[in-house]
Amino acid sequence: GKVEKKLNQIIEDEGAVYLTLLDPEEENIEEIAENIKDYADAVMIGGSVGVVNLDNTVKKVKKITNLPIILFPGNVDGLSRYADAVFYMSLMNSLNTYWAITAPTLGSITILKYNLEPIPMAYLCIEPARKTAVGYVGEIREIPQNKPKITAMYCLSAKFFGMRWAYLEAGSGAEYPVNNETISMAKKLSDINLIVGGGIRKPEIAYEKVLAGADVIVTGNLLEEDVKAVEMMYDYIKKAGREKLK
Ligand code: 1GP
Repeated sequence: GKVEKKLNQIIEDEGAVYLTLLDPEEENIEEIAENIKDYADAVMIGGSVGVVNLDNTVKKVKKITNLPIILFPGNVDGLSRYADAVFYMSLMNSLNTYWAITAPTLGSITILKYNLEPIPMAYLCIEPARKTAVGYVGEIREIPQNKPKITAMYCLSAKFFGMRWAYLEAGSGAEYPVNNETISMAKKLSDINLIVGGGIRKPEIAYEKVLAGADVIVTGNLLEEDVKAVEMMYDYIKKAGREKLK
């Protein structure tokens, strides 16, 4: 797949990827797309609740940026034929098999017909995700942060299942992000491509996460601040990436 190849190439060349997550229902989508176009490697579009106007949102973002658009579906309605790729994700630590396997199965045929590139990913909801939208909607059995080995084992399991990416999610707007110990143990044990997001608000924090072993950093809420915040985030992530490559 083209998009996955591009992400891997950036990891190889620059040490880290920065993805920005847009809410499909965001009102000033054009302004946000304008702000991020020079400071993101790709755009993720999706979320746990609400996907009205997804096609329009994707088209608007496409018009403004040349960045690849990766869908981040919260359910089977989170798909648009106008995007480039989709994180084909299983919420592995949900109590409900719907989120782990039924939803992706029901979406698979649409993904094929829309000609979207599926990027296989384990979606792991880690403390404090229970207190965020994904925790409620995804009926999760939250993985505690003081048991990093559990997260690491899920990542290894994902790799053995043939998935190439694992997303350590603390939840959008989380009070605090996934800790460094969890990230580094997951990376060391599984060596899967690691995406880390949820509650990352400061560039210094993103920097630490990359050095701990994150290959990709995702921020969502930060976009509602100003363009400077996004630019700083991008710079720190790339700086950490370069250091990691040394
Ligand atoms: C949510 O990890 C992402 O899926 C982003 O979280 O909105 O807290 O940056 P934030």
